[in-house]
Amino acid sequence: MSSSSSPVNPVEETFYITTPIYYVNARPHLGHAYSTIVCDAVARRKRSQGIATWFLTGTDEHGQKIERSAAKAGKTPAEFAAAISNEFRSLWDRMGLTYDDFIRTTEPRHKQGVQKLFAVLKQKGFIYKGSYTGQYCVSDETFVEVGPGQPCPDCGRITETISEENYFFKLSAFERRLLEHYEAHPEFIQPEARRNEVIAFVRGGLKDLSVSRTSFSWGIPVPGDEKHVIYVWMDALANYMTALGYGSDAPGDQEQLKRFWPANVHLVGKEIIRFHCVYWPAFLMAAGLPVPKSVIANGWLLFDKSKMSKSVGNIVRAETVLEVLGADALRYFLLREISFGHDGNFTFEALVQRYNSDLANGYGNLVSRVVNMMHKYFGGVLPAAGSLGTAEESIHAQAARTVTDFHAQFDAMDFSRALETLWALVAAVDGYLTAAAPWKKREGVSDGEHAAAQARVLATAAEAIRIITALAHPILPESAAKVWRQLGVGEIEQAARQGEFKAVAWGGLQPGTVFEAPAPLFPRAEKDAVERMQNLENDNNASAVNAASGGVEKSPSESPSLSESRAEPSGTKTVPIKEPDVVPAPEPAVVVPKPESKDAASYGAVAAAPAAAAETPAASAVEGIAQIGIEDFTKVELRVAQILVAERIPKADKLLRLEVDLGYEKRQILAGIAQYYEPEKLIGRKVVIVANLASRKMRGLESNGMLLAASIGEQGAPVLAGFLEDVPIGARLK
Ligand code: ME8
Repeated sequence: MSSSSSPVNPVEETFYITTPIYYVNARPHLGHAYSTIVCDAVARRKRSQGIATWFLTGTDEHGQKIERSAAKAGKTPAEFAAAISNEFRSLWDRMGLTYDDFIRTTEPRHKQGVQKLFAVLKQKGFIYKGSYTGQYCVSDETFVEVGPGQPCPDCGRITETISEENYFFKLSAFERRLLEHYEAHPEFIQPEARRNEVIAFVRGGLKDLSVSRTSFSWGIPVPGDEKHVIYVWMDALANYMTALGYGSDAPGDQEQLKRFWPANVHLVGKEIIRFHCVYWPAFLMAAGLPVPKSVIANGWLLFDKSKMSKSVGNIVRAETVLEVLGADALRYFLLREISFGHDGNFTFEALVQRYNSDLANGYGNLVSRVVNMMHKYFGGVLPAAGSLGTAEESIHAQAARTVTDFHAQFDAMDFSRALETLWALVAAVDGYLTAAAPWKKREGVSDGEHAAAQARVLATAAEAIRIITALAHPILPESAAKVWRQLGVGEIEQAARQGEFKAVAWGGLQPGTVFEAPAPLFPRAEKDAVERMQNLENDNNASAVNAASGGVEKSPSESPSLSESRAEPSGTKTVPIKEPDVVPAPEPAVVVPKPESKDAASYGAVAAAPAAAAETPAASAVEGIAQIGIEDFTKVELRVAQILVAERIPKADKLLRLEVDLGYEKRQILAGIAQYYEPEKLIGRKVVIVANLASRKMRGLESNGMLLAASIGEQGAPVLAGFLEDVPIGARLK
């Protein structure tokens, strides 16, 4: 509702909410869906309150990781980015998400805005050219504060000494202003834990930030100095303004920017809070632009106890849930089950249980009972409730309290409590209906009295359902639309758009309203629902592995880890802010039994066939070794790698630290072969590695893969696998 022309209320109330823009180096999963669903629910609710709302999402398409992923898939970065971006967008459409704009950072409108921001910052004296020499972690693409030759404090890989001529942003000049801003606007960073984390980071001191790179070209060129590309985070963060027309001269675009900037909410995952609460406001302050009103962090969706992420390789796709239970079930589950701001577990079992208890047996069943009885006893035409008794008064009172509490809880982003409150009303109405039993004629009651009781009970229950549905609409849009039609009050989207839910109050259903025929809302999920979803995921994983060599789907090892996922070419102090709360402890992809005689740690990351198996020609016949199908084998990515660096690790007499070259990337592997191989002799040797084994930490160092070796004799001495012919590095073993 625009009130800009109204003299009474000249200031239009607007609301602008954004999701992070998602990287296009892997397909969308439930983690991305979660943040986007939260924004969608909030946007729907704001619109239904008559507030002019703008909801932005999109994809983050530049940077070295994407350039590399594209090269690996044999595509140009532009083709590669377009394909994945399209997947995100199609999925959001399939889920019925009501974004108003979808920005891609490869669009000209974005490029021109980012270049303008860079130019403004430079012109105002906040960007200068300088050179920097420091320890660079190639894997994380970040400078870190360690001495030469020391490992990266985040990932444990050895750093390199690098000198680069770069453009720098005077981040150090904003330390005080940022702290003052956090102080004056406690709502700027939410929740509290994230706020404390950011404040501590800034108090620790800010150094100037390198905002250009010359070592790759897939990015937005620095205006006037095109051999540099603009730092990917500066590029990405600017999307929130370029999407509104920042950088454009078109008059309409300026209106949009004026109308919606600053954003009310940047909703982000907690691992990227620093970029949004330190760098982004500093860029904006420097450019003389208003900063967003709040940055709100969602916690992580965990699966198998680790953050659901492409690098851990434990993702679940939204499509799987959509196919079996539908979009509303997913929305309800994520908002009800996870206490917003905290990490929360996703399991298929919990999803099905919630679906059955709250949706199929709860709300769905209540609606079906009432609509059916309305048809049975009143020909589908709502009667007047007549005089009310204490039971009805009690439902009225609870409904009124529910409206107030739900509003407050939803607006505080406490979706779980808001839904708990609302479902308490569902249960109360259900109980009321059961106690009143309008289908039962009591003894000694006349037909007229019975009909009046039926009218009172059904009209009360139907009105309560209307209230529940109006409130639930932002979370269950599809089902709420069906219920609205069944109640005979038309299209809920229209009602919402017209701001009808600004004040939800008792008495919206008018006697005489004609109900539509009952229609199923949430068919009960059968016992096999969990299995069906698991099978869909397994099938998808198997086909993803097959596609990994040529397609866009990525095996876990090809995907950047949390800390790898964003280049941070800065001279700043790095904080391991992207480290999960929950340390992933994934099982190795290949389950190779270890020899009984060896303690597990002594092997480190060497896959050794068991002694018995190695010495027995028909290894598969050895008892206890399960047969596997080809689909299991194809899940394992075996590749030829060349050892570049091999060295002992202080105080770890069994482990060697290796750096291996796979052709398309270099990585660190820790191998338990120190007692059998001299490190110097390994350099240059070609070995076979399990390339898609989830990374794990040993002795504080990360190991990304596993060497294949035969295990010989009682001690299980490892003998590294190799080839008689010369084989190119990176070649896959099939
Ligand atoms: O970080 N649980 O993109 P990204 C909850 N391009 N939320 C999750 C999640 C999980 N397991 N996994 C992903 C980037 N998310 C940058 C952002 S913004 C200017 C640039 C959600 O593809 C969550 O919102 O790695 C997280 O911050 C985002 O996806 C990361 O997406």
